Amino acid sequence: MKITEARVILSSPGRNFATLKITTDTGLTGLGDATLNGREKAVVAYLEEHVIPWLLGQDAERIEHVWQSLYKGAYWRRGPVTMTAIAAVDMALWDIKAKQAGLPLYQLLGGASRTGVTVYGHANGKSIDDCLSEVENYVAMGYQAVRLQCAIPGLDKAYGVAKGKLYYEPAERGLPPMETWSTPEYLDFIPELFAQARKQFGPHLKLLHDVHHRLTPQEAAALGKSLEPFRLGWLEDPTPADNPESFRLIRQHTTTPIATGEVLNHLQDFRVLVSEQLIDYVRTSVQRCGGLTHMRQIALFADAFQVRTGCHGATDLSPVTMGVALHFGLWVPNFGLQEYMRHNEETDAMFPHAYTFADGMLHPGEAPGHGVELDESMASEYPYQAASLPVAQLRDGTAWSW
Ligand code: CS2
Ligand code: MG
Repeated sequence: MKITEARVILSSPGRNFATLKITTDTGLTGLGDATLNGREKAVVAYLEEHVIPWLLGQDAERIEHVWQSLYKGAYWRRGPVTMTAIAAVDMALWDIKAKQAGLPLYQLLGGASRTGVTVYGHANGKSIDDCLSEVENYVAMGYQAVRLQCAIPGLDKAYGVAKGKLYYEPAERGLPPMETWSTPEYLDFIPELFAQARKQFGPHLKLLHDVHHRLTPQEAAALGKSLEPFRLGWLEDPTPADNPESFRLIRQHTTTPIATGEVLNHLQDFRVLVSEQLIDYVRTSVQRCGGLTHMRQIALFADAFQVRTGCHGATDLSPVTMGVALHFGLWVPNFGLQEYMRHNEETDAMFPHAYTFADGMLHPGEAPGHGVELDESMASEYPYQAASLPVAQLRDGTAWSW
């Protein structure tokens, strides 16, 4: 089965998405997600200039061979742009293979290991009360796990606090917006948020929090320790994972479970974190790390060390990624939790999908392939608009991790 056409469709139904569509000489088509938030066009150029010309004429059935050729053949390895581009191709080819077999993708992986994929929602608020009433809404919708983010008194903006409810989109049109960060205010405030949440929701609801790479290892260790009485499901990205060895210090000081890696894209990025059991959940996703082909490898490596998956599922990963992630999550032996930041209504309409939500779980559905399509005529009504993620600074102007 030869690849006869491959093209990228850019759209912006409230936020930007880059979607790769591959067509074969049998008429079968497959979709992959090539969105890299705030850097979309770098991946589009990588695909259009360097990947698609080679792809045309390749055998669509040789997914592993295509993956290895794109990875090894570039000479320049890893990195978010390369791995997102490879992921888009990989997702589209798995979609085609499963459609060819007439099976939902999870069946090709080895079938369902569970009845559904447990997801977590995002509660955020301008005050603790506001945030807790959001948690209540998620509980009422059936969620078993909720991430809590709250405005920090004294800071004008905080990561994870949305303008509206249900949808959180940090990228803004135009050049990067600035945000001020201050660690002391944050460290003083967060334990109080979780003390009140645990008191109100009892012992069983999974409560999560994303530090978003803002702390030093020592500060992260102190935060993890102060949150121990409230038994978090996980503390995410407590410190940047560029230096994996720095998680040793965090681990030595706290039993709060740690999740990291939504910005990592290769098994080697996780080798120290996983093999030394410095983390509990791997946050990379099928979209960030070269697709299902490489995600499988990372997950099975993690399984050997009792580290589970906790895949990234923010709104900047399109419904195509969500579809593939759910087939993966239904199968993967060491599934932990899946992020589910809901897309807006326009996005859901533009990407008709087979996945459904019930009782705190998503199910990928039984449609052949990954079950997500793209309404191209609708996409053409929402053209791409340049947008950027915020940049953080300390009060004295020092640039900080956002
Ligand atoms: C995140 C994201 O969902 C998460 O855990 O940290 O919101 C992240 O900020 C965005 O994906 C960046 O594009
Ligand atoms: Mg995160």
